[in-house]
Amino acid sequence: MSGTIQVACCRGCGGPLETDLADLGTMPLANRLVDPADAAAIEPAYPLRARVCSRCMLVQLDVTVPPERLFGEYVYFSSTSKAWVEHARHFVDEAARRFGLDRDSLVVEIASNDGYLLRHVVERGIPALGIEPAANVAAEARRRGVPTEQRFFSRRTAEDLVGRGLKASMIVANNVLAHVPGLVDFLAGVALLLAPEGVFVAEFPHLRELIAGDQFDTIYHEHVFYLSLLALEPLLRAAGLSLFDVERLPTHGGSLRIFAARTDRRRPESGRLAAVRSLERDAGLDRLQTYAAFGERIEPVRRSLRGFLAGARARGRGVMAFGAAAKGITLLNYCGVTRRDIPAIVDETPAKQGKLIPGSHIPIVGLDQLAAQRPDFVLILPWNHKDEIAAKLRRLRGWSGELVLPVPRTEVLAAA
Ligand code: DWN
Ligand code: ZN
Repeated sequence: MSGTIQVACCRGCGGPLETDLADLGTMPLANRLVDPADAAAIEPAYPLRARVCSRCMLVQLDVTVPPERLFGEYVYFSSTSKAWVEHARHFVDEAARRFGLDRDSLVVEIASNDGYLLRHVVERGIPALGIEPAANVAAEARRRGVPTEQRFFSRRTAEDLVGRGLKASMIVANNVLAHVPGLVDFLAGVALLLAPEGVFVAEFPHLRELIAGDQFDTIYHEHVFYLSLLALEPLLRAAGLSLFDVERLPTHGGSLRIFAARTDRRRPESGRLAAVRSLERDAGLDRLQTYAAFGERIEPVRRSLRGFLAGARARGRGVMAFGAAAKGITLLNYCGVTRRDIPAIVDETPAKQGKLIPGSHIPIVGLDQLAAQRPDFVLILPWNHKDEIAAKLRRLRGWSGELVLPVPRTEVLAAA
């Protein structure tokens, strides 16, 4: 496949990739939405297979698509979720207090998206710099008053920034570590850009929750890695970074927020690190058979969704979906869901409306279509935002159907 890179050895330690966590076959790029005018064109599709390293347990796709093709223009705007913006504001307040961030500090966010987090740093009068590769999204951040450079982050980027006299008091990297094929080089750049007393804070979906919650729909080409502390810690150490704290978060299906410092300025470890390490051992993340067994947990999710849709159709009940999330598009395509099952997906992201999802070409429409089409059921594809979305839809005038979640099994939500 043009431009893709296939590896037979682990990107972290060079170990063998012999065990599948999941093989989802050949899939289109989840966020490569289709313009209706191009609907007849052949869509690029690539193998989507997550494998685990037999040596370091790092889970990774063995075929990756060039980041430029995934993130050159991007359709995911973090600020669409108010809850996510609030989550970011709360973090900035806490971090500013804990690490004494002030006018003499510099906060750098890598993959800063539309300024959803750095806007709160700027509001506190703390110098901020966003590094964001997607031109359209970076432009939105600048419109919000967030200084943003449109580029990918790497060791070279760090050398350039340090060469300009910049050193970061805090580097934030939320939901980006999983997206970077060159993770070892990326982390070396973090260590280089950090000021001596600087801290590196990163959030990522926790592999333990993916396995425990049958969250196979979070496996898509943007996510090169599926991270555990067990596999990530050696990569941090190799880059000259040492963990000193970790938080478990409910976001994106269950995430970790790690805190690291330069190893030459290491800080005492919090007890929370030992707790997460033992949590991962209890979940069997140090044993290959844990990963090998995950594949058989995918079919029940698929069967459950197809059964629900067939039942609704047999009873003449209409179904629409809400949230053209990358995970939702992966789920629908893998489960063979067509426009016959779901005639439209509602999404509030302007850049997504009017487009078709790749593969099944289900159209993405605005919120007004819920009251217009009055479906009996709305399937919430970004189940990770279920509370925010359920509250919003229950307040919606002109629609009073039932809400449905597809993962880990398709279930109709009880009325509020
Ligand atoms: O890692 C990633 C995560 C953090 O975000 C990226 N690879 C891309 C993205 O993944 P995703 O698309 O699965 O993320 P979400 O946040 O689950 O997507 C939510 C979708 O739902 C977006 O298209 C926005 C939409 N939405 C909406 O229209 N109204 C979401 C909410 C909460 C709403 O109220
Ligand atoms: Zn490895």
